[in-house]
Amino acid sequence: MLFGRNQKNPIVIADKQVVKWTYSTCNYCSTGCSIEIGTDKDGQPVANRGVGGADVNRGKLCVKGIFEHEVFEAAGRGEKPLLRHAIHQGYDMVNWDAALDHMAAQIRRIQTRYGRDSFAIVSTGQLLTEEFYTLGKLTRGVIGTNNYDGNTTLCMASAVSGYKRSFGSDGPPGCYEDFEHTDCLMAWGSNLPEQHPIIYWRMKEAQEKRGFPLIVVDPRVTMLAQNADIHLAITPGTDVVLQNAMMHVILAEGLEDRAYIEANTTGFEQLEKEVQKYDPTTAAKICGIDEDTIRLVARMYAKADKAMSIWTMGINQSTHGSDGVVGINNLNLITGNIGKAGGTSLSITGQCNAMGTREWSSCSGLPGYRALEKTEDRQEIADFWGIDAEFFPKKRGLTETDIFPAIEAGEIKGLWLVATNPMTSMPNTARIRKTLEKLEFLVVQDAYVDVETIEYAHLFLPAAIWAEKEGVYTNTERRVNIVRQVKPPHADSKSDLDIFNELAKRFEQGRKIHFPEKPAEVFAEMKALSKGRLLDISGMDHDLIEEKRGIQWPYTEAQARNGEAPQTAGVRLYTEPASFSFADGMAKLIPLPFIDNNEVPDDEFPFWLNSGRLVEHFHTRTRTGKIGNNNKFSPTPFMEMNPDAAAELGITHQSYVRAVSRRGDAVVMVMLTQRVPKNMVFIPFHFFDCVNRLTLGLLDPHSRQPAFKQSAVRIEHIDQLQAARLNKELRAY
Ligand SMILES: Nc1nc2c(c(=O)[nH]1)N[C@H]1C(S)=C(S)[C@@H](COP(=O)(O)OP(=O)(O)OC[C@H]3O[C@@H](n4cnc5c(=O)[nH]c(N)nc54)[C@H](O)[C@@H]3O)O[C@H]1N2
Ligand SMILES: Nc1nc2c(c(=O)[nH]1)N[C@H]1C(S)=C(S)[C@@H](COP(=O)(O)OP(=O)(O)OC[C@H]3O[C@@H](n4cnc5c(=O)[nH]c(N)nc54)[C@H](O)[C@@H]3O)O[C@H]1N2
Ligand code: SF4
Ligand SMILES: [Mo]
Repeated sequence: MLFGRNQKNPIVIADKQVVKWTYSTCNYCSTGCSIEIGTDKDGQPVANRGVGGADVNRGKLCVKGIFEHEVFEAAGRGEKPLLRHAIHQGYDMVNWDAALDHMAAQIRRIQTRYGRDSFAIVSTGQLLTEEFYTLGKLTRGVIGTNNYDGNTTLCMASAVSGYKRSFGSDGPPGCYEDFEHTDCLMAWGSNLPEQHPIIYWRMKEAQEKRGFPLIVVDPRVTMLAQNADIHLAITPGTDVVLQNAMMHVILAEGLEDRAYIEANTTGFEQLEKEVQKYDPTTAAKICGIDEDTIRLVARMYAKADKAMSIWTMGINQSTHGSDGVVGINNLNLITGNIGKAGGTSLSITGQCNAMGTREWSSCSGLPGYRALEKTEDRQEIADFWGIDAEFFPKKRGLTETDIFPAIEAGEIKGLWLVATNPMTSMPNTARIRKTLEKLEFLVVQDAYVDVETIEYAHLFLPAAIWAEKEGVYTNTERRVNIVRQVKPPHADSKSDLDIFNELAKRFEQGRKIHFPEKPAEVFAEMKALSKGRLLDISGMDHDLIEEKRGIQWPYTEAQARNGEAPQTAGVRLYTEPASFSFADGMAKLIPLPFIDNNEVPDDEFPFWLNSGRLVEHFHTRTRTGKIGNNNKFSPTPFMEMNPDAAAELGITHQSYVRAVSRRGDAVVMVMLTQRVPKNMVFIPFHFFDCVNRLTLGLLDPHSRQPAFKQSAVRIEHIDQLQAARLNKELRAY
């Protein structure tokens, strides 16, 4: 006999008829959750579940991971290579040989006619590390263009640049286990509950046990800010001023860790001189945080036994992105909070394998954090691949954000995009369209054929996705975790690894270099190249990685040989004194003068335009836009607006408006919410022909990352019926 709710509304969980569970790692964000994919008797993926024994997620998944098995058969998968000789014509289906022969011929034609660097390559943070390494080998060792970069310039470039400036190398020093030890957590421009839900859960669980204070710096009242002890609604783009003012208070009140500074850093005097200019009274006027709160937060951070900072795009995507990262590092260095359990400066990464591309893709240098600028690094890799070191350029070429202007200027004539969709994700869409139109040859290599950038492509290569292939990702805390193959590539698509290998064979130098076909063999090359380096993975292999549910680097061959089992959590960098990557082992304290160079609101464009993400969607929605249980939460482009600002303009909830910037306009539905202040609107960037029609994207001078978070707009009324029709057309793209 059933009673109450049970009787009225029994919950029935559909039996998905799973006959096998295969271990894998989530393909969306950089949290790096271990996930099992359930396949039915026909081998079709029908379910996902979190892996209980995995330290990262301990059985949990977020709303994207739970429905991820639907990506394989989602609408719009690429099935066959497509070729056309001019844009705005129809495509012909071709076989792989014809597609790759044509591609190799076009690359050779363009390079012969206009020079080696006139063909550019832009990849992603979403391939497997073995694929990144192979693409790097193909680009640096065979095709030989120096104009090679990834979408990570839109994402992690400022973190990379800041880590290199402060510590001498990229590589986040902390890990998730730090939440269990910290006495004070500061989150800068990071909306953890929506963008890294499982890291948030780890943080929240640790906080509930030990009650450390959480300070959130974000101009918007995000879900994380709502959970904060102190929320600092900062004036956009001024985090460096707050950091300098906090250091001013710390030094003025003698709260710094002198012993740590002396034993581990250089540059203290210059830093001290600069921060003297940022007394809280002056700083408050620029960054919008009142002076008492600045003092309070500075004291809390410095007096905590162990204090840590995390940050994401609110810092990186600014004209002061790299400086903001250095500022966080400065704060942590002067308070002795690096390499300590609970005392760290931890960049929360973006894409599932943004770390893998930083480590192994050779985008900004050579594999294994090696630099093109160093003779011994060039020689080592040239010897390993069996080529002449003179083939390598002696310094890094253009970043993605400089490659596009070089196309505009006619210096670059051909472009190969691998797993990135700049038509939707780059700032100033109108300019991107004009730029892409100028290319003599554009290749789009993507898992989905409806990716918007295909509009300007000459060749489309259909790629296998996620667990249609095998290999590793590195997550935010340097954990290398494995994706196992559950099914063959969809239709006639190929894994990116196979595409790179097949293309290499079509070049003379590519036939001379060994390109292993199996992911485990590629991994063995990476292991060999990692020996003795900061990112040493020489003790790992694919099977051990699965057995341990991911292993944090470094884990060395010597450790494995000595029978030292890999730690499954809590591995940190720079734990020894003076162990930083500069020659003298010291970290650098760097003064950060603040120059206000953003586009700021004025009479004509009175609102700050902020942009970012939603929990249910991933980036340009090639995946989550087609998964019903994700898309249903926000199928329509919308804009958060403060009710008081809306009332002044006579704008009502859920009406359509036109947002206008100096670049263009976008039609969005208004969501009235106190999440944004009166002088700001927020538009998620997931929708095509939407917020990036408006953004300016000024570049950070060090990292060349665009300031996606700071532009100025005005809001206009429009005809509601016309807008609804336009919106329907857009949604049906
Ligand atoms: N659901 C979901 N998760 C994702 C992704 C996704 O698309 N969807 N993408 C992944 C990727 S690649 C990335 S890079 C991460 C991004 O993760 P986050 O950076 O956490 O996400 P965003 O929404 O881009 O931006 C975070 C916050 O920065 C704030 N901000 C804006 N301007 C400023 C400022 O001047 N100062 C400060 N302090 N804050 C500011 C914004 O108000 C916003 O709340 O998420 C990853 N996880
Ligand atoms: N206004 C604004 N713009 C932004 C941001 C913002 O906060 N605001 N954030 C920026 C950031 S941080 C990022 S990371 C970028 C992201 O920008 P993009 O890289 O353009 O975004 P994605 O939609 O992730 O594009 C990845 C593409 O790879 C495809 N793909 C997935 N898996 C595979 C595979 O295994 N092989 C191949 N070949 N293709 C595959 C997907 O279908 C998709 O088309 O956007 C940036 N743009
Ligand atoms: S938190 Fe990130 S890695 Fe984990 S399930 Fe969600 S999207 Fe995947
Ligand atoms: Mo990102």
